[in-house]
Parts: sequence; structure tokens; C-alpha cells
Amino acid sequence: MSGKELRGKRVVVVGLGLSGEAACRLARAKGAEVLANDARSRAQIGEGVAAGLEAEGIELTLGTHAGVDLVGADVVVVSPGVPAIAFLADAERYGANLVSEIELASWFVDAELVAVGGTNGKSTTTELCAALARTTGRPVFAGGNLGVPLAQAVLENDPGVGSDGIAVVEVSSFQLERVRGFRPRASILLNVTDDHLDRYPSFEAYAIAKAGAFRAQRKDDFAIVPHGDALSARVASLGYATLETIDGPAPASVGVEGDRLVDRARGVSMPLSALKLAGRHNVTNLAAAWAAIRDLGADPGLFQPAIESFSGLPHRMVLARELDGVRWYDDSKGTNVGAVVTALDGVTEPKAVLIAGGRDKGGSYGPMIDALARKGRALVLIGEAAAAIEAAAKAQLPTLPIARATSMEDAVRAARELAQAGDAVLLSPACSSYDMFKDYKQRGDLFVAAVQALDARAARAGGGAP
Ligand code: UMA
Repeated sequence: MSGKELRGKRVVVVGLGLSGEAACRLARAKGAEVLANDARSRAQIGEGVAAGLEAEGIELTLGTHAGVDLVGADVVVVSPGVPAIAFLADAERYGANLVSEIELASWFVDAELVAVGGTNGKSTTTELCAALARTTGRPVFAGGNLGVPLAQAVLENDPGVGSDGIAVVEVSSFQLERVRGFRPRASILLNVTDDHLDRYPSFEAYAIAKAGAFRAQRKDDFAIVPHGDALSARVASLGYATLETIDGPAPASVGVEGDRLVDRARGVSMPLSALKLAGRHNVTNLAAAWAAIRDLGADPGLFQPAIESFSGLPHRMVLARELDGVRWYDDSKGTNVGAVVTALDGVTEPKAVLIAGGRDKGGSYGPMIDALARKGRALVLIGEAAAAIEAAAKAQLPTLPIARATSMEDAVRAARELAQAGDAVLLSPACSSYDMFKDYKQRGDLFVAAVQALDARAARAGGGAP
């Protein structure tokens, strides 16, 4: 079904977070009869949001999913955070038309779409794509899992989703679970490693969910994966696009030769030093973004200034402070084991104290403990997963010092005691934040505040002004 036909249709939206709210309003603006449903109560949703939706003619069923008829609806939009609960699975079995919010939104996108998927590096690569896309002078939207739902951009007539635009969408596996017509001109898959195993029955199921960004692609579209990443290539090949590899020797279309990034398709190159982001993985991210935007017809000869002025994302390996020879990094967005491995291996300091823990997402901590064997000075653990991580670390690395902390301030104090001059301290939790914090942003902000509040050792020892 095409979205242009929503007038008079019955649309049910399940989950009233950012995506759900935008999806409701979009469907309503397109003339649908809309019912919004959320397990949270009216008080939890907030009277302002609820009354605002009702004023737009959107019907609400809040506090329960019971009694909501999905099978009788023409379209059911499922928010990314709603797992495959029985309510949805039953309806699907009886023929309900379930779609994700990005599927609904994409029905109304006239721009060229660029999708950025992968377990890690999505947000940085999305922003890199957007920075390179802006060199074309065309209107650019960057959002999706990154923050602003695609449905909201459509609702607000963002020029980046209009016919002249380039819409760069960070896509999570959750958003890709129910897509059919979502067809990016260029779709990037950066990597697939363990994540969200609390939601998926297996690693394979999680990996296959990512194929939603490729299935509707056609032969003249582009599916972009790193050279040598067989799993990503397999997932990307589940569609019909031309597979393009990056960050490797020819035929990879963009690769590293000596100290330069080389676009072999266009014969353009740039010194790697133009990229200000630390870590080898960011070269992969850049090569992928470069290839995608160049494939849309941009002139890569114009990319270098945009790359030089790109400074990265908040809570992604941001240097918070250097104190007494120790460098403190906020990588609160490191919410899975793969991200922590990349962060630990990426810091230039020879040893690091890692602050990790939070809500466990299933999967093995093994690769993180392997990285600690290479780089770890000590481990400070917070949150619900502390015991599981401690057990994994003790089994593999019995001599690694481990401390437990009950708050972020406590964790920072403990890390300070364990770090030595020349070390890094890294908040890269490998877990989600919801057991102790509102989200990863609040977790990172509290870390930075606690680090800023530390006194220099000389000042502490001196005990006041001379
Ligand atoms: N809900 C139910 N029933 C349930 C479960 C949830 O009704 O059984 C309701 C909740 O009560 C809540 C709503 O669903 O009201 C939550 O919806 P949501 O979790 O989809 O939240 P949104 O605010 O719409 O945010 C989503 C993404 N969240 C998730 O995928 C969990 C945001 O990604 C994204 O930025 C936003 O859409 C805009 O596109 C966040 C995220 O954590 C950052 N993503 C994961 C990640 O990056 O690892 C995938």
C-alpha cells in the first residue's frame, strides 16, 4: 500500500514516544482516522501530549494494549521500542498490516534516501554523510534513530525530505523490523556485532533485521559495506543493489593508500590528517559516508573542508578532562560490547581504567574482557550488570583490579584511585543506561560533571592557599 492513499484509512499507532507521536500526527495530516495506543497511562504520557493529540482528532487508548483491534486497521505503525509482545505477534498471525515508523514516513519522502546501519558508528557516519551532502548545496535532513524521527521531518515539510533533498537516516534494527518499501539510494552497513540480544531470539535474527535497509533496493542503488566484512556483505546482498566495498584495496571504491584516503572511482584523494576524529574505525566511517554521498552524484573534490570542520558527536569518545596526567573520556554512547572494544583499542594511552555496567542486553562480555587484557589498568562497575561483568572478568583476568560503585560520582572517585599518570579513564558502559539514568546522555553528563568536580592532586594535598 502506498502512503498517498491514507485518506479515510484506519491507522493504529502502537507506542507513543517520539516516533509514535510523529507517526500519529503524520497519518492524521494525511487524512487517516488515527488511534494511538500506549501501555503507559495518560498521566505517564503527560496531559499536554494527550490533549494535544486529541485536539488534532486523534483517538487515544492508554494504559493497556488490551482491546485494541489491530487486525481491523488498514495500517498499524509499531514504534521501534515496542518488542514483539504477544499483542503484536497475534495480530500479525491474523493478517494485520504492521509497519515501522520509517516505513510509514518513507511513503511521503521524495528526497534521495541514504540509510546508515550497523551496530556501531551509525550516528557518527550519519552526521558525516550529512556534512558531505551539504557540500552539494541541496537541502539535507539527518535523523532517524539519531533523534528526529523521519515522520516528524515529513510532517514539518523539512526541505531535506523534499524532492530536491538528501535525507540521511540512521536506521536501527528495531526500525527495520517491519519495512517493505523503504528504498534508500545508498544504504551503508558498517558492522554487525552482538547487541540487543535481550530483544532478539538469536544473533542471526538481529543481523537479519538489518537487511530491511536493503531489501527494497534495486540494481542501480548502492549497498555499501567494509571490505572483508563477510557478514555485512551477506546481509546487504539480501537486496538487489550493486554491492560496493570500502576501506580496503581495489576494488574497494574508497580506501587508504599510505596517509591518504583515495576515491578510486573518481581519482580524488585527501590526507587522512584532515579527519579530526580519533580511532581507526572513524576512517571506515568516513570512507562509507564518502562513497554514499559520492554515489548520489556529489563532487568529492569538495569534501575536504567539510571533513576538516567535523568534530564528532557528544558522548562518543569525547575528551572530558586531563587531570594529573590522566585523560578522561566520555563514551557513554558505547552501549554494547563491540563499541567498548573499539573505544578501548582506539585510545592512544597505553592503559585505561574502564567504567562499565548498567542494564544488561544479553550477549557475551568476552570480547570486552579480551580488550581489557590488552589495555585494562582496572575496571569500575556500576548498575545491574556489575555482577555478570565481574564474573566474566574474574574468570578470564583474575589479576585485574575491580571496584564496584553505586553512583557515577562514586565510580569517578574509584577510577581516580586506580588510574596512574599516562592512563586513560573511559566511561564506555557496554550496557544501556535505563537502570540508573534517564538515558545515555544523562549518564554521560553526570560523568563529565563528576570529572569536572575533581580537585587536582596538588590542590588536594596543599589543603588551601599558601
Ligand atoms: N511501549 C508500549 N508497549 C511496550 C513497550 C513500549 O506501549 O510493550 C511504549 C512506551 O510506553 C513508550 C513508547 O512505546 O511510550 C516508546 O517508544 P520507543 O521506545 O520506540 O521510543 P521513541 O521515543 O519513539 O524513540 C525511538 C528510538 N527508541 C528505540 O529504538 C528504543 C530512538 O532511538 C530514536 O531516537 C527515536 O525513536 C527517533 O527515531 C534510541 C535508541 O535507544 C536513541 N535506539 C536504540 C539504539 O540506538 O541502540 C535502537
